[in-house]
Amino acid sequence: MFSKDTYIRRRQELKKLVGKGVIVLFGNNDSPANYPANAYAPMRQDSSFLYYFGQHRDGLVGVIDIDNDEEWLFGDDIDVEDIVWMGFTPSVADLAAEVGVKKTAPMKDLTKMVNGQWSMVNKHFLPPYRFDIKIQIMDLLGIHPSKQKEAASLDLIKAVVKMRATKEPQEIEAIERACEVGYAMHTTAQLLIRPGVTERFVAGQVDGIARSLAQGNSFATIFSQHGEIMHGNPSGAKLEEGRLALCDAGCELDDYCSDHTRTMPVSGKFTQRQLEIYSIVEACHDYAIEVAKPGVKYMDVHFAVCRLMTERLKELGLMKGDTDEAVAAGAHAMFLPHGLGHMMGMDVHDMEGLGQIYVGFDEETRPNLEQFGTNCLRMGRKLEEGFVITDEPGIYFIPQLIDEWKASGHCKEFLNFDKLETYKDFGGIRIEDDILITKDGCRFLGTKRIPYHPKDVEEFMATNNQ
Ligand SMILES: [Mn+2]
Repeated sequence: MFSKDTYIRRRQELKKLVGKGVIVLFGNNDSPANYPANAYAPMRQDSSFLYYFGQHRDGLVGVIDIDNDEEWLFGDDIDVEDIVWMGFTPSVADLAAEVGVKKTAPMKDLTKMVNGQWSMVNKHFLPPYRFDIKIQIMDLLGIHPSKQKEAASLDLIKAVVKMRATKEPQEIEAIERACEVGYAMHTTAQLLIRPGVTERFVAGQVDGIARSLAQGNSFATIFSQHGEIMHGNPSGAKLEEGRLALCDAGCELDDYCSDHTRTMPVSGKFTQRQLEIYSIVEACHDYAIEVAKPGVKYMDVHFAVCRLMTERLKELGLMKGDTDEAVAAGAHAMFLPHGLGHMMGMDVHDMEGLGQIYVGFDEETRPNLEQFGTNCLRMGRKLEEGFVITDEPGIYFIPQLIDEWKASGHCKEFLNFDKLETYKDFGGIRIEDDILITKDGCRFLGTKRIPYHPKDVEEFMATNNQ
């Protein structure tokens, strides 16, 4: 939690940006796993609620009445029976005071006030993503869940995105701390990887670090020898000599995330074929860091990376034809079916729930929703100082995609299907780091680099004396 002044200042600015009406920010509630009292833990507060109201407790709603310049925190105080199980929890009034909010009331009063003094006023809310909040909005505002996304306030969405997109120095410091834990998570994986160990074991150790040194994972850890599966869950399979293992994992610390990916040879040494593909991903990763700076569109960086990748895949005989035409046709998406990166902050895909179009794009840069691969771009807009984004190119060999494109002849003028056939057992490679856009360029977040240059990876893995 930051200082009281931080939250006061943020709400002031939000009021200015939204202009008029009443802003209702719903905090999250406990989320039951298999029965109400057995909830997923730790509880995850809504990030926008946290950004403006700072409190982690469940069952809270923050209201900003712009027209009357009043700020409210609604919630029910817990009673002594709850305290028996959960320990002492400050009153709602005390929680409000900690973040500079003067007015509080029990939850039942929110309904009264929404139907009373705020009945004729425009009520701004963000698109909900949890079912209980959808029911809460339906009860409170009478909007059916199926209509809530379109009824959400565009003015509020835009204001929140504008504020949360540019990270304050104290937010950057928090992300740096999360990245330190990310370093511990990934280097642990690098030291544990060896033939015979299960995917689940390595992933479990990685998760244990996130839970020991931070608040937990920022998303479900991806750890798999099937790196070509974008979100591959760790299985009970044993790591095999000669294969690659991809680890995409991050933590949340002080409410901010880290998100890194590394791909390692199970045996500790890359094969020649693996090195050839790895070095392309490495070059793409490093290229992005070289050119990302304020004023540059991340979509342009993405396509420059796609062209570089295409050039290099042509050298290997996996692609062919004119590079620009190949990228324009989307042929590169055979290998890279996702975008170069996304915003990161309190959410690992920062603010994705508010709508990618508002977060990753602007008036000038619109998404292409038609083309396979390009339609997955999360971030295309012009970069600004203070943005935190990921740089995560990858090359994947997805057998079913190869089969489908081969059968339909899709992009056949740019792809060498005979050669692709021989890569169906390859897997996938991704290298991902979190970067901060600075005044005139960008820099890595986190003080220590998780090894990613092939020589560094091999040397680091060799320090594991098993
Ligand atoms: Mn990522």
